[in-house]
This record gives sequence, C-alpha cells and structure tokens, in this order.
Amino acid sequence: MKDKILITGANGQLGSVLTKALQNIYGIDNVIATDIKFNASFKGHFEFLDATDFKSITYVIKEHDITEVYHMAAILSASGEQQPLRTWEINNQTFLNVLEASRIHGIKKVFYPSSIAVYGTNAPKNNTPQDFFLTPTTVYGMSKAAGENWANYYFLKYGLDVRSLRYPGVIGHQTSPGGGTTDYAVDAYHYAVKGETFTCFLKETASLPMIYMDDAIRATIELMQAPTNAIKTRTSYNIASISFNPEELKAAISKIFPKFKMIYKPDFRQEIADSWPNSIDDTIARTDWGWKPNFDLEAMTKDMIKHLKQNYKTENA
Ligand code: AKB
Repeated sequence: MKDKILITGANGQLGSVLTKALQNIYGIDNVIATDIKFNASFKGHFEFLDATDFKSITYVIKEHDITEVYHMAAILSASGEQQPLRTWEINNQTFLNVLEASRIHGIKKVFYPSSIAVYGTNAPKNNTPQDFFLTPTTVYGMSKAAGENWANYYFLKYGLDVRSLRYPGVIGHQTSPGGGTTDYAVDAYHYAVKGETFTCFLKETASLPMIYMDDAIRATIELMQAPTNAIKTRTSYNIASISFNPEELKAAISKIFPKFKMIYKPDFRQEIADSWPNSIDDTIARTDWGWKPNFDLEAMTKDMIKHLKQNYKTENA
C-alpha cells in the first residue's frame, strides 16, 4: 500500500515546515494537511480537522487511506499557563484520539512531538539525562509527559509504532512562533533584521536548549525513517543541538548587526524557563538512530538573518 500521511496542526510553527518536507518526500497528493485554521498561502491538500473530535479523525483516516500520522497540534508552554484546563484537553484528548484511531485503523507509524518541558526543577540543569524522572511544573510539560507515557503504552499493549522526540526550543525563519517560552529567540532575530530594539521577556542568563528548524525537521524524518528495531525508546528521545542564553544570542546577532539592542523585562515566562534544563543529553538518540545536529549558534544566526532579510524584502516589494 502507498504511504499516505496525515498531519494535524499543519499550520503551526513546526507543522507547516514539516508538511512541506513530507510533501517533498511522499508527493503533494499523499500528504493530507489538517488544522482548525486555514492558511491562505498553503499549497497542497488541506482539510479542516478538530482533533478533539474522535469521529472527525477517524473519518479523515478512512477517507484517505492514511498509513502514517504526525500529530503536531498542541498548545505551547506560555499560552498553556493562561488556560491550563483547555491546554490539558487539547494536548491530551487529541493525542488519545489519534492513538485510538490509529490502533483501530491499522496505522503503520505515529509521530508525537514532546518537549524539554517534561523536566521539572528537580532535574539536573546541565546535560539532563533522558531517563531522569519527570516532574514538570507547567500544564504543557505535564501534558507532554503524559503523552509520552501513552505513546509507550500503545506500543507495549497494541504494538502501535509510535515514535517521539523531545524538541528543544525550535528556531526558524519560515513561520511565526506561537505561545512558547523559547520563542523570544525567534522574535529577537526579527527585531534585529527590522533594526528595532528587542525587549526580551527572559533574563540575560536564562540558558535553554534550542534547535534550528532544519535540524528539527531532519531529526523528525530520520527518526520516522529509522528501522523499527533501532527505536528502543518508546516514550521520547532527547535531541540536543545548541544551548544559549539571551545575552549569548545578542552577541551572535551583534556580529552581523553591531547596533542591535536587547533590553530585559522578564515576566511570568522566566519562571517557566527556570523550571527547564539549560542543556540536555541526547546520547541515546545518537546511539540508536544516528542523530547529529548540523547547526551551531553562529551558523543558525547567519542562516536566519539571510532568510529573514529576503522575507522582509519580498513583503515590502
Ligand atoms: C515552548 O517554549 O513552549 C516550546 C517548547 C520548548 O516545547 N518551544
């Protein structure tokens, strides 16, 4: 049977870039992109799908003979703290619906995005081990930790091939960030390119694990294409790439824009950042399926700025 891909949250920060990457691999007609909102610039097959509704997911899976599901729909950390109960419902009910519909309809593989937010303040701050116990303090982190265990449960109980990554903060030029704590870094690049002063909602020393979009997408595809027997973690894999704080980001941007100014006004998001690791250990992903990042802070900064300059030029043309 031909591979047919369903992606939920296809208009999100990661979802929209992942959709294009999957279209390139499987063909534009073999990727069914879904979301609760439509993006006018989207090219390909799009359907409205509210993933909290089990019947709707089942319908789309059956209608299109779906073989793999990438479940990218979620509310992120900072937005999640504004609406904890809704975040729990959206993040958990949608994933349970995906798992159950996938089990019933014989889906071959499911991808589940987890996050560094699964760790809590008790975890070692540096090089946090993948298997350290999880006591997250945000509802987003709680929902992701629960989701990881559901993924493992469906694998152990039903043999459903669910694979998952704990993403660091994802930085990309393709899409605007939406409600995360690590999103300050994406914004900082936009302000730098526009020649404006950036007010950072984290303090200068708030070091967090981050990853460039290109590496995040490649990691997702490599994990999903790895042979089944290579996948030994069925909760979620740590993937590490770059760790930096706002002051280090400012220094990297200043090499290209020497006049760039960043001022600091930490808000409630600082508390979220304080509960997360500074850096995480990804030895298990490197060993099991060969994960290796390509971009460091300098390479990412050059690439981000190059693309954002082009984007703003096209917008203003
Ligand atoms: C967020 O900041 O909420 C996300 C994440 C680290 O999962 N980018």
